[in-house]
Amino acid sequence: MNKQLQVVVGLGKTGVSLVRFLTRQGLPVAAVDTREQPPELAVLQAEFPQVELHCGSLATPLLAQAQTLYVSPGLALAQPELQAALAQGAQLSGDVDLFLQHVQAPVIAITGSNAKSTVTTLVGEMAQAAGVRVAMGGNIGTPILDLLSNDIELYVLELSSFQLETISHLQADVAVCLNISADHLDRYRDLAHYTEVKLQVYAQAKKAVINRDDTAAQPLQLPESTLSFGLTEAATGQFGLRRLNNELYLAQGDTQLLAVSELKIRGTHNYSNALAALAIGQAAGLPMAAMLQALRAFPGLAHRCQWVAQTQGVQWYNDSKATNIGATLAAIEGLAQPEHKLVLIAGGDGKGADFSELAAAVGAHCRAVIVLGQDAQRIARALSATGVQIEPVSSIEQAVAQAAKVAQAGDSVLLAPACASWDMFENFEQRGDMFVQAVEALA
Ligand code: UMA
Ligand code: ADP
Repeated sequence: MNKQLQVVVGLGKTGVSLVRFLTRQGLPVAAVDTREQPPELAVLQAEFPQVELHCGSLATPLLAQAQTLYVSPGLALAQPELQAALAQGAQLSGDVDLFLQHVQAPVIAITGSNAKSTVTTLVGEMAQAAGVRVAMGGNIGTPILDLLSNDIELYVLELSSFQLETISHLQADVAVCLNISADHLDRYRDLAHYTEVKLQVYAQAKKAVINRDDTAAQPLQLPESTLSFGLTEAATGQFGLRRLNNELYLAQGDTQLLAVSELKIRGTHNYSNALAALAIGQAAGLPMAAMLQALRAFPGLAHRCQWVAQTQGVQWYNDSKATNIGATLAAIEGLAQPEHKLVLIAGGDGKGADFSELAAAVGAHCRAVIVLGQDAQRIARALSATGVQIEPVSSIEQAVAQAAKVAQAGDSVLLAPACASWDMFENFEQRGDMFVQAVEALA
């Protein structure tokens, strides 16, 4: 039996990056996927004809031969075939774990239920503004092994809970868990289990950044060098908000850094994101002037509370990336105005979430909720006690048409689904793009 075998499980983007890296190391590699036709199969067969493949299930003797199993984030480790191989002595690893074994430059590790991509991009742009050769990758889109290079001076890594599960020695130079709210409860026993995995980002970190406003996102043990951010006034050296002459500022201690009116990103949750990025950048040694320059210039990422159009006095916002309840609550609260109402479009694959957590905000700020997708009925039931009008529809075009009917001048229509998109769309980008097209057709 070949106990040298490196077995890659999952043939998506992560799997291909693993096969590429491991074969370059000259190691014997096999790859397995539960699907008959995994997305990257053709690429793999063309580029690596020597790699033994098994597609269609995890029932293969290849797993028992593995010295190391590199499991892709989309696959639950609880699957019996993976558990059996691990019980027979295979080592568990993943793409980020392997990256960490080879990386020489400092690593910033960013996790959290929401705001990861926004903060990762901001920190990356701050480093670029400072002239640092920086690479940004991980859950944000590019598998991190594809970015490993001797030319890079700093890595900014967005980590999902799934990726954290397969990392054994993270030891980040700077680690942060931005916030915790329920997500992916179809993969974890409960919120406590999900939180425990998220907090592994701090394991043996040299420096930590913590969110003062979210105790659930704070680890029990912190390194000596810890910075905090939050939406309150901050102690000396820490990051917070400060009001002066009726103007609100991002501040460090009692020193104001930038008026929030100078930011292009909207909503209180984005002040928190800006402060988090400043704290992370400071912990990584980036100069303040470059960080502020990047903050002023940052327009925000597409599909995150993005303004789309105005039609007959109604503002339309695309927050398709709101794939959990915490993000939808942040969007409702960030856009709410006392004298105007919101029409919320929600629904999709709720991943086991409890939608009643939306009830108070919906009751306070929404004129109507338009529901679609797999969990439309669950959302309607959870919100029925609010008395807010609920309208079921079966496509994003119908959702836009119905929202245009019920919205009144001064209202905002917000696509913030609190659900993953996979039941009806390829991904959250396609859902957001189709929403924007339907709104533009109206306009
Ligand atoms: N799958 C199977 N069988 C397999 C392997 C995968 O059915 O044998 C399915 C998974 O259940 C999943 C899909 O295939 O639905 C993709 O899984 P994957 O592990 O192959 O994913 P990759 O294409 O490698 O992309 C992954 C991340 N995807 C997931 O964690 C599901 C990407 O994050 C990430 O950008 C990429 O690695 C590079 O690091 C996406 C994501 O949705 C954006 N992340 C989740 C989130 O943000 O909520 C965690
Ligand atoms: P992630 O990569 O963690 O999914 P994104 O930056 O892509 O984070 O944002 C995801 C969703 O979370 C978007 O809907 C966005 O509007 C919302 N969001 C952004 N910042 C915050 C925050 N600080 N708290 C809660 N939700 C947020």
